[in-house]
Amino acid sequence: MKQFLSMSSMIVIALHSIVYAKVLPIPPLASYTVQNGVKVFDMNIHASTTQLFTGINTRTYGVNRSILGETIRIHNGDQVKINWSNRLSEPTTMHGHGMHVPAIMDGGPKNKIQPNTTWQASYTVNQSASTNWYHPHLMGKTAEHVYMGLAGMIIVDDDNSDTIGLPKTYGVDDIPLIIQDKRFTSSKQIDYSPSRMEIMRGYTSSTMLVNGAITPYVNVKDSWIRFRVLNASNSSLYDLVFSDSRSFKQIATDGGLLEKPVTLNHLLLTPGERAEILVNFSGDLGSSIVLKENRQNIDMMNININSASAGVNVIPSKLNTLVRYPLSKAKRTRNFVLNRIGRGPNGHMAINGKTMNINRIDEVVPINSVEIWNITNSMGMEHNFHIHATHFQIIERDGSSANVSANEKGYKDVVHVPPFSSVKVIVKMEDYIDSKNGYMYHCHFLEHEDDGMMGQFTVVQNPNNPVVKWAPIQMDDILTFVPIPL
Ligand SMILES: [Cu+2]
Repeated sequence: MKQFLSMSSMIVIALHSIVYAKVLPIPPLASYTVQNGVKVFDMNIHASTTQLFTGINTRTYGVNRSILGETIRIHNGDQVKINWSNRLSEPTTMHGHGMHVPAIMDGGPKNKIQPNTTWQASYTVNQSASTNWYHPHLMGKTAEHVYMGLAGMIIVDDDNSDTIGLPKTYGVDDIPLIIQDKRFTSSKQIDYSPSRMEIMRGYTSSTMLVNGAITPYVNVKDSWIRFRVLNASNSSLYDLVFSDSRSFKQIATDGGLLEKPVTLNHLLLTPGERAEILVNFSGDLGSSIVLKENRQNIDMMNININSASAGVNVIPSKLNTLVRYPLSKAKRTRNFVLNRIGRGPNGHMAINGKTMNINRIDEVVPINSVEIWNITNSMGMEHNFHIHATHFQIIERDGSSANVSANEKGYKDVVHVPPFSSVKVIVKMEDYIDSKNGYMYHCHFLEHEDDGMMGQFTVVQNPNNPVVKWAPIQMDDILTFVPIPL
């Protein structure tokens, strides 16, 4: 009996032990040239293959690499020109998610890049240090293109983040974690084939990838390590924990550093959201800790603390100064109800009873006007809400500021809106008047977005507040909008 027990327990151990055979890929920093003071990046969007499973070539999409994309790292105040060249056999777009840029440089559904052409996004970086990302935004195709691998990080630095004493050696103690899940066919090809029910309920999988690798490992120093975490999934909520339930510090939300670190022992991210966290591995030399997804109890990545070289051992207690707008400053409230129109197979995801129409401007927002955007999820399923071009602050959940947790009191561009709940955010559009070209707001569950849960707004001159910090788009920028054949 004793022998039987030990054998069966061995089998159980064997079934549950994951082989962490692949080192965590770190997307390289994209190289650039400086031309007349402008940093010029060449980003090639193309189809390729990646060995996600040993010995099997899986067809994937990537940007300057076979899956995901190189990381664009830029500084507040930089003038940049990003050449997005489409070498796919179909149109796509490339949106800078979290980037505060003019509408025609936003890479939204209208900035279509035809095959074998280049679209240039040129702008002056005009925002605080933050972890942002790029991904396609073509109507009806966003979900598939992201699922095939089109996603990469845009890291913005500023004078504060340069000097504040946070870990910042990219790939060493400042590590990007782009988290996704994917389904595969029996021949291990990416399977994107959602049913109508999965478009509603979410196209999810228990096979998770970190930086385009399944169950990788990463070697780190026995010091504070910064992870820049991005939920780049189509429609999964990830609740991240460490296998020893250790606490860690969240230091940044979507739009930049929090005022001070917030202690957590789990981190919930909905699609499109980012968080920067600091984890203290000092005293852990020689041990391994697993990063897990708690909702599905999936082991995602093994962290080996195996190097004693000097790292950051003291972290700052003050990170940033945030400008806050009190409710009393708000000039108006806009209501956005996330709902569905039509019934059964003819139904579609909608906002305020309307599905996305690229030729319709849904909201006209005066510049420099403080507004409350009140978002209500009228459905019994998960949604979130993303606003382009701006960083907002969450002021109430279900009618109370007490329901807003400490780690979401920073600048945000995606907010989780759980089933049958409401969220009030405070919004101020500060730059880039353009009455013709719109920005998007939408649910960032990509199946919902592609199905129509999206709308469009413009930023216009404010008759009550005519002072504009930023001049309307320069002629130079408009000229570069013309697609260029490769
Ligand atoms: Cu949704």
